[in-house]
Amino acid sequence: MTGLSEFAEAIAKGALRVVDLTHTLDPDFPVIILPPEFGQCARFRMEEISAYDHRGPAWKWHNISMSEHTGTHFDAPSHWISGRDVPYGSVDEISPDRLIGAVVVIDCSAGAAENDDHELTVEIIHAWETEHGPVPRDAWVLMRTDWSKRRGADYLNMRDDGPHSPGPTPDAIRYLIEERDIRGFGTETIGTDAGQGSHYTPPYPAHFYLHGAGKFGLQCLNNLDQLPPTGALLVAAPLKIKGGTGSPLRVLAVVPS
Ligand code: 23J
Ligand code: MN
Repeated sequence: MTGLSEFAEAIAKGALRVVDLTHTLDPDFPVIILPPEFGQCARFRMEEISAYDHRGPAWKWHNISMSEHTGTHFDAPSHWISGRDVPYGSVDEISPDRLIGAVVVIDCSAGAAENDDHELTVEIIHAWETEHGPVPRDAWVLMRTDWSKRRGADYLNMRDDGPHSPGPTPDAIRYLIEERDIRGFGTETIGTDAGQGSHYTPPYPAHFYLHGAGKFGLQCLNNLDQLPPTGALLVAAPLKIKGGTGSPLRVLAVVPS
């Protein structure tokens, strides 16, 4: 056999735990705010069509709308100019086998608690690898900051000079791509880049390098404190939007109990 019946049984018996890495889609959940000269991301909206009433006596349903980049969401290569010509670069074109894979977690929560602009550096990745071994090829790498525990204005953390939230340095992202050939990079913050990521060279280096190399992004993740550093499996399957640059989605991790 393939082990799949054992896998299903392990989940049913609780030997494997399924952790939901998704925030609830809610009109109050913050969206990224870009400088005013740019187009803006729409919040989640829900409108009642009927609720067991004269509009539909036996059924309740809603119309919903949002951006591709609202809430817990997936970034495809075509989201960034560096990835505009990447083959199979939009969400509808990604091969389904790339939507399930290994995941490792780098815990940056202590640094992020001390400094809103805390950076994931190559040195921090090296220290992680000394403890846990090399980041596996084709794995998702998630940056834990505990930012998902923040609520309201503290999440974007907007100041006069723009948003302040942790993120990777350009060198750290290049290391993960060029030396480790990761599948994608995910964060608990509003972007894969730091709040001040527009000030790096290039601007928004995580978006620029990841998507230029055909890698994926995950943002606004939840519950990363419930994941082990290595050994979990990630399921991240965006909606099949024709030509879509990203999508809200349910992100699940399967972890040993
Ligand atoms: C557009 C422009 C800049 C950024 C973003 C979107 C995101 O973070 C996103 O949701 O992909 S930084
Ligand atoms: Mn995005």
